[in-house]
Amino acid sequence: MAKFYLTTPLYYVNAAPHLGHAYSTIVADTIRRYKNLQGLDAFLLTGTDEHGQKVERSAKLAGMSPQEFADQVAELFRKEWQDLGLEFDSFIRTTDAKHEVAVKKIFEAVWKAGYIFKGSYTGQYCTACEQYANEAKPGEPCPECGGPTETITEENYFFKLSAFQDRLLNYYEEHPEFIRPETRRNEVIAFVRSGLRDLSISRTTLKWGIPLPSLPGSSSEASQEKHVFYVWFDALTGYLSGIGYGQDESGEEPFRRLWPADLQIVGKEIIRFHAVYWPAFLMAAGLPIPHTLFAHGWLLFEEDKMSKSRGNVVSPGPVREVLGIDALRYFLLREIPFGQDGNFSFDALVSRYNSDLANDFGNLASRVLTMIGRYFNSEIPYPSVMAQRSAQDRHILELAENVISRYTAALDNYEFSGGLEAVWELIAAVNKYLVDTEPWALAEKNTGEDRSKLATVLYTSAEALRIATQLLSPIMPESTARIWTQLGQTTELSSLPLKSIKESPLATQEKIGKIEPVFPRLEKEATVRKLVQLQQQVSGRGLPKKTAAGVGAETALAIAKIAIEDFLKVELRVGEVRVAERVKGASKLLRLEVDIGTETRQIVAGIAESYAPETLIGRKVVIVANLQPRKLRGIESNGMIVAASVGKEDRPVLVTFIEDVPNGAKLR
Ligand code: ME8
Repeated sequence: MAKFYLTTPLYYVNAAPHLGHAYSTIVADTIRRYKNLQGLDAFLLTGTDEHGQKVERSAKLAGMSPQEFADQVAELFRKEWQDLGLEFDSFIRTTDAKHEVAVKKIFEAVWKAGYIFKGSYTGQYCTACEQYANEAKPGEPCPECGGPTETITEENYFFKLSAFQDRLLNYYEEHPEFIRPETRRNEVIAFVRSGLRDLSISRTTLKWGIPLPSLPGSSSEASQEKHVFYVWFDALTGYLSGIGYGQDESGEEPFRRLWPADLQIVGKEIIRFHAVYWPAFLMAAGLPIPHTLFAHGWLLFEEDKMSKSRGNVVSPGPVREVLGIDALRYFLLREIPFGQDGNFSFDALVSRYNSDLANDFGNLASRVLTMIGRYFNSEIPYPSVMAQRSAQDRHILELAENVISRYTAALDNYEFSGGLEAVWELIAAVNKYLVDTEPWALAEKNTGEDRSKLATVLYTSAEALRIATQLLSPIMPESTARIWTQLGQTTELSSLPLKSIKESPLATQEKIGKIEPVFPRLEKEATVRKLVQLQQQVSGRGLPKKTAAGVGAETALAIAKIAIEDFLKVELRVGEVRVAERVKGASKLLRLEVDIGTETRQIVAGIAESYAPETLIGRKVVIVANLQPRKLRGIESNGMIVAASVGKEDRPVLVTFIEDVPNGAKLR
């Protein structure tokens, strides 16, 4: 059986998993299921990236050792995937002993091939991105993420990336399927064409990493000089170590069978590491290059990338609890064309659930099954012979055939949204067919002819429902399995190959199962409210607790002692609100203009649920004046209003002064 090896990124353990991570992993799980149904032997690797400064710092804040911290967060990821019903074949942690063996092995291969040299480097380093910000000057922020950079000088081992410029460009040219989608491919090509600098792949400025081995044939003893691997050299190798690279003979078997990867799924912000560094490392080590890298877009929340550092993450837990896993899978795959950015909102999620799942698909299943129960004693009826069927009857089956081809073509090309659209065309057509043919009226008339028409309508609808259910099984495994049972099917849906869709029509006179609603309609406002409430409860509870004192990393961040110089970096000033108005389409946000003496600042604040805009005019407030500007709902916010966070629901209460204070006064 041909294999299909696919991977997700290996997630950093500095943050608990959120919907952005879940998105990549859900897509990967869907592809794994789909490829298995196509008769391939799919193998999915996921895991965690545990070394580097980011993790070292988070652990410190939580008052733990990096290993202890990583152990707990890696477990959060594993548990989240389990709770979401995501199936993977290997979970690699970059702190696993076998991973260290693999990193050393690939490094030695690259070294032997002559692509490693020692040099010194001074530059701005961005800890958030874990990379040098070559374009930034001292004191300047990182051009990628806007975060602070630090000046670092290191004696490092370098990888001769520059030697690979032409080979990479040739490779991209000869393998147009290597980088997808096309926009990312063009970006990468432009980047490589602009020239590649050699890459420092070791660090002496941190301890939390895999030590470099002593280099064969070299006078320098890298390990003694306390070099650890640059986290990306280490992490990318996880795609190999997770399938046995570097193990002894039998341990390395999966690697020999599975490598090169057929598909590597990544977010668009890490395409450069995967499309430039990674193939260059592999070429240098004499290993084959993966077939396709697919860089998907970002899940946005309130129009900003959902990410821990921006503090706008949504956890999968509440959605899972309130709407179920399949609703989340469906929403993400349908709403966002794969490759593009897409907005996530509870409102859109519940709307789609109600319209597509409850009204369209769920309703179709319950209507068809209920009528078979009522009119045919729960047995799939015999349809008329083909010649006696109406054009309407025939149209449904023809459409179903057409949808099968469109759906598979779309999924083969990772166009989940398009594939789902095709299935929904079929679902909508069958719902309309039921309205047009009025089976309930045929049942009432109950003449011989009506009875056979009724049997044909219900058989045709049930057959279309079967096809839709089978097609949707990789997308919504749990709910389609339930509908499958209700259709009276006893074979396990997840084990039925895709080709059986055309080959095995619904057998007549089989008993259907017990009918139960699979997607009950939800009251929108109450559901959204519940989701928001649950999200607020889990926010800040994601990360591990310090064993004894029970302090979470986020709390630790809040209570960790900082030096006075750190505090002095924060510029707090008194301001007076001149203008306050609601932000269209955002129930929580107000747009304020605040006079801080020397200037008037525009600030977007999440206080609309506690303060009516008109009550704020003329009010003194405290603002953080030296925050980097950030856009909320497309409006630039230049600062932050300081408020106490009160009660379970974190109600904001503004800071006030009893005495009069001039605008612009600094707080110390
Ligand atoms: O970059 N929308 O790890 P990471 C969509 N350790 N996808 C998102 C997302 C969002 N808002 N936020 C995160 C790293 N992701 C490295 C990878 S690989 C050898 C090393 C997903 O924890 C997306 O797949 O920052 C993104 O690329 C990945 O999580 C980044 O996870």
